[in-house]
Amino acid sequence: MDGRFGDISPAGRLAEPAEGISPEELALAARNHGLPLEALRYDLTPPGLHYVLVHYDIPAAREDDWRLTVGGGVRTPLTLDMAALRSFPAVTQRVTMECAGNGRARLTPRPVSQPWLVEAVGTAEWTGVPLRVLLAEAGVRPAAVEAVFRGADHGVERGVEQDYRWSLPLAVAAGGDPEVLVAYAMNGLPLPPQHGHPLRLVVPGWYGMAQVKWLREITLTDTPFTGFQQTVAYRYRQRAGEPGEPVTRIAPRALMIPPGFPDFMSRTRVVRPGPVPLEGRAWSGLAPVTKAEVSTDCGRSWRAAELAPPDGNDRAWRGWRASWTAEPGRHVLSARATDAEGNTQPLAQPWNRGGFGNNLVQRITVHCLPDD
Ligand SMILES: Nc1nc2c(c(=O)[nH]1)N[C@H]1C(S)=C(S)[C@@H](COP(=O)(O)O)O[C@H]1N2
Ligand SMILES: [Mo]
Repeated sequence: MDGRFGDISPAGRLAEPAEGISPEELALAARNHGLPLEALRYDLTPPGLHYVLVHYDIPAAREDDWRLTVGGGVRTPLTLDMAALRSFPAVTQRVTMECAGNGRARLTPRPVSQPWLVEAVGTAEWTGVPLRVLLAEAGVRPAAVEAVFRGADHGVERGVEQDYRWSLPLAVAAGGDPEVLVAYAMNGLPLPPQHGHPLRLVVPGWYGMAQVKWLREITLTDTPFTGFQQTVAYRYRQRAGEPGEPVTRIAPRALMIPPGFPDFMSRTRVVRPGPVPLEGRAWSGLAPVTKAEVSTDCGRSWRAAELAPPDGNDRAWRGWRASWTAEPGRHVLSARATDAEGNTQPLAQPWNRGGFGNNLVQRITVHCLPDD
């Protein structure tokens, strides 16, 4: 970090105990929007409803003159235009993406940053070239250990001026199961500007920060990348200054479509007494989801929801449903997911300084009207 940016680029901090959301957090929240929870009803999120997160600005980017380079530790450096990328056999994958900061604003104390509640998620069908194929084309040299991805967007963060960059270990980048994609289409159409037009990385099962948008450079390196996002920003830390653990794959989460209808201002749900269908989605980037459960008593008791069959791909959410008979009064509804490795969601907040991976169970307050 250097002093050239004065005090315009603040260090990470925690909100004071009684501190509300600041104008800076509001500005981020107004740019970076979440999935309206009723849109959990769609198997594939319509692109305008998929969550969006952009650290800096959406860069000016046009298909016509876009070039992707593959260089560094390779035998044959590549420069590919969009036509060249489209000439490789295309692969389409359904992938649930979630921001690592999802749940941050529900933490106490609250890390000051993009204040997501639970809605930083979406599922799309991404089409592109498997990264594995491009790496084979370039011929990765044996000494390479990581692939570093650079986006076209530029900014300053905690005093560090940078292009947005992220790296993957070579085993993940070239692994092929599931495919890491260099994607040019979302739900069958060219990528929208906010989702990386014309080219982005899609890393199934990983939190959003790995899915580099406006992708223009891939560099193979012989040592692990030590860029800002990797070594400073996205770490699980209890204390400032400690190295912490890297943020990688998506922890399990289930979300419920809020039942009934909302109050405009409080967003409290209103239902009538009697049967109320409950439904939602469940996902995990660690292992396939094997169980979704619901609670209608503040998380004291849980029962299994019925899971929809997987669509042949472990990296996309699964639908679930359950039934509930609402009685007049106030209720708190929750859902939780468990995966094949036994990972599940906590009832107490998993706190860390960056506010990453907070998969604390969702709580929906419901007001059931009196009997007519
Ligand atoms: N180039 C670039 N790629 C990026 C980002 C960014 O700011 N710049 N944000 C990352 C983060 S933190 C997330 S959560 C996802 C969000 O992807 P989406 O907006 O398509 O949902 O993009 C990732 N890729
Ligand atoms: Mo993110």
